[in-house]
Amino acid sequence: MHIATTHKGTDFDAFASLMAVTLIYPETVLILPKTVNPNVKAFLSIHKDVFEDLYTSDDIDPAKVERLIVVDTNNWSRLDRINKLSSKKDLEIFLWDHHVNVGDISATWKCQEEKGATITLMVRELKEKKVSLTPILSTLFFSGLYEDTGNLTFPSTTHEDAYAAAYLLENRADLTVINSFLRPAYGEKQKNILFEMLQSGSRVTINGFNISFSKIEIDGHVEALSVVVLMYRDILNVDAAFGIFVDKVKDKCMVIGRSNIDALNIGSIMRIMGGGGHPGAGSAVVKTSNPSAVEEWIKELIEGNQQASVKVSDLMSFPVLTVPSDTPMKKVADILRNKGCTGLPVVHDDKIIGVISRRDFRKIRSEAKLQAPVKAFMSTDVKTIEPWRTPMQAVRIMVKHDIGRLPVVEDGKILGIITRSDTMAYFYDLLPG
Ligand SMILES: [Mn+2]
Repeated sequence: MHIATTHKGTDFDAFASLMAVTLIYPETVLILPKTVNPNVKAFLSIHKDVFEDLYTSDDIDPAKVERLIVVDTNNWSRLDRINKLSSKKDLEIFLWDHHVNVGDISATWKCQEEKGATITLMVRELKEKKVSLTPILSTLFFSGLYEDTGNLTFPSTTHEDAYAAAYLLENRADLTVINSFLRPAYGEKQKNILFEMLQSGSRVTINGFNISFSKIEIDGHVEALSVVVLMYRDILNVDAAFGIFVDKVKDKCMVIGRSNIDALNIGSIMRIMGGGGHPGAGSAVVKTSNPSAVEEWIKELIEGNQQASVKVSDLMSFPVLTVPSDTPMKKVADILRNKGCTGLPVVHDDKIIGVISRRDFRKIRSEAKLQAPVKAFMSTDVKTIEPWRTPMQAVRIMVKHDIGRLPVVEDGKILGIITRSDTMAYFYDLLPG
């Protein structure tokens, strides 16, 4: 048996490198430490169906392990409860790491070079071997690269990291997805600007949208302003927020918009203003030092905005296969198998009362229990969503509760179902080409 693992508190570089192992060494069992960092956790939660073959150290028998592949660390103490392997004789150890001169793992074979990220070394290998990458994997690898190199700005960044970045973009890594999972730089300067924005902001309602504007003066270029506007929007909990940053010296205004709802497409507003962006975020530079004129212009554009909105009801599947609450588990198992689905809503008198998934069958230890009704095993804590909500709202609920599908419900009745893959298909289809 060949296994691969990485360090505890798994970050994107570590997780990306672990996933890359399966492309370089097929048939390797991946051991994910129990502690992963919050960004990776959110990523995993929404991509669960893609990265389902992950195990913990409890799942393996050390006696059967012939090869151990370690990525992104060179320390036994940083691995999650597999220290017993350190004393095992005849164990082949392969090491992929960008930290040099540290650690106590003596590898049989290693690729250990000082680079900005471990994934850089692995991408180089994948490129040489001409292994094809899916957009999702490229996106994950890019996240690891960006996180460990601070978007290629840390001094540890090498030219090879930049080559790897280019290669991943060539393989359709999605920067929009990456930006939403990596927490970008937020320092003292940004904090002060946010504080000033909160003090000077105004709120209006246009076409039923709650929108906030904040106009402030800045001198020179400030990093990560879009993050500040995002935080400003989050704190005020409005549908959309605009920061209008006046640069008196250069006689221009930098506009940054953030929207929380698909119905208000920032990208299309910004394109009219000479900038660009996507539905959730965008920016433009306007040649004027009068921020009020810019605010008026945005208001006019929103008033006339005919942007079609994408709702949960546009993405959901229907009709929905459901099972009555008195269906025996045996029959539920047959349906799941025959229809190839991982879970089903349970109904009583047309109303949804629970959800049964493949995982629930783990509770069943005896054949006799298979005759029991589904209501005894279903989970009753059902999360649902209304049809008029946005795909992003669906994603938030799925991430928060770590679930893969949401029944779409109106007045207690199921209209359809939206799954993790539906939302993923939607977000990845936003990619041009
Ligand atoms: Mn790393």
